[in-house]
Amino acid sequence: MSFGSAAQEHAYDRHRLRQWLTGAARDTGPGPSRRTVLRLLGAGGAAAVLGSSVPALAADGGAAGIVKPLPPELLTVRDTNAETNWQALRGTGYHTPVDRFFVRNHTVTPLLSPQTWRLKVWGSGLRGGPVEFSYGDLRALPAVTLSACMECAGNGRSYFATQQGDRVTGTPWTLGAIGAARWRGARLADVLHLAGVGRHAVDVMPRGLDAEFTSAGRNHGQVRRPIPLTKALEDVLLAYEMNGEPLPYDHGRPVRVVVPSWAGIASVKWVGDIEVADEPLFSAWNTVFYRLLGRAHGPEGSAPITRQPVRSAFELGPEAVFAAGRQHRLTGRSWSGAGGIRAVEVSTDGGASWRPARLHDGPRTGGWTRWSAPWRPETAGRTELLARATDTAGRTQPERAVPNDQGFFFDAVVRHRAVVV
Ligand SMILES: Nc1nc2c(c(=O)[nH]1)N[C@H]1C(S)=C(S)[C@@H](COP(=O)(O)O)O[C@H]1N2
Ligand SMILES: [Mo]
Repeated sequence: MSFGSAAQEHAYDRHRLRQWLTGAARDTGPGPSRRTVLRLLGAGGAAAVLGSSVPALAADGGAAGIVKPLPPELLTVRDTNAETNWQALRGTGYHTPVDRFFVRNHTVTPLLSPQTWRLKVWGSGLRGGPVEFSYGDLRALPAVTLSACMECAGNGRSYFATQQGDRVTGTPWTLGAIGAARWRGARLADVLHLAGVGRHAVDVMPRGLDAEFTSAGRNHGQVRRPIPLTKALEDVLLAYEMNGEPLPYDHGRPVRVVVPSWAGIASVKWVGDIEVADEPLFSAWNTVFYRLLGRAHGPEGSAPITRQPVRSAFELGPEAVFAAGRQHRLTGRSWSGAGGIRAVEVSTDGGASWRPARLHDGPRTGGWTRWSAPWRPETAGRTELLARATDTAGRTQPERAVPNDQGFFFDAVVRHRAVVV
């Protein structure tokens, strides 16, 4: 993916945001009014107003509305979500098995049947009326297989507080809100063309069939977020398989959107309809949520977030223990939404010295790279393990991430605590 297209996306989003703020675009469905957002974006009130709008840490590790089992050695429950334990990825190969793949649910997993499921494509951006597709219709289209990471924009959020002392709201993920899967499905482009997408269409907004999302007493409607038509026609899938099996309930059964390299929120699960519009579209998920708000981001905040940042994680549990005087093999993975991974450096002394890790995968756009580094600690005591990646677009993980009120895009090098005994 070139810088050119990322820059175009940015310009497009800026333009779209301005149109919306000036009233040139329509507000769609239940959700924040333009006035509410203007107020949110005003005088630094965002944190207070948004305080409780994103699910907080689960008090007890309860059932969470997720269908698949949540064994604590594989997954950590956080309210309606489940986070992958990184130590459970060690030795799993490139793709993440479904039994340990993270789940991010705004509400609860709906139980939908492929037999009764329909996809309705509609809106002012079509040449004709709405067009419906059955599961069989989708299966009959040319199938595409795509290996790509799915990652929450809020992955790593807890480190804003623990490593930088920043106050942010939202699910306190460590680094386990990511997985890589082999997705199989129909091209969204093929579906849009069959539905008669017109020359004036600009935005495409898939909507999920899960329950309406309410936060802070406000009903935002069903999860939906617009994708610019250019991206929708490029590499977006309507996936019905994950790792060679029919899509599991929690990951969007029977059909989900997969938007490679973008924040997970773009990849709407349980998709039931897609609005195609000849004007920019808005929902809570590209206005109030999933934008960078706060002091560092100006009065308007950032444009809606799209491409994921660069991050790295060790395949270790928290407070990992190592025997002194023995040879260990540290393993981990790095990834980026702006391209492949070019290099990874590792430090075992809290960042005082660095050495290159050995990469086990070539740079793969939309995917991750496994790496390893030998380590023979000699003296007992506490230390911090650090991994720092550089992607093919030239982005290197910084020492500090730029804070934002909702804690998205933590891309700084994480200091992973370890004990040598
Ligand atoms: N319909 C619907 N789609 C959704 C969500 C949701 O709650 N409802 N969560 C989104 C978010 S924030 C993320 S990070 C990804 C998570 O995908 P996964 O649960 O399959 O890992 O799904 C996205 N798609
Ligand atoms: Mo997410």
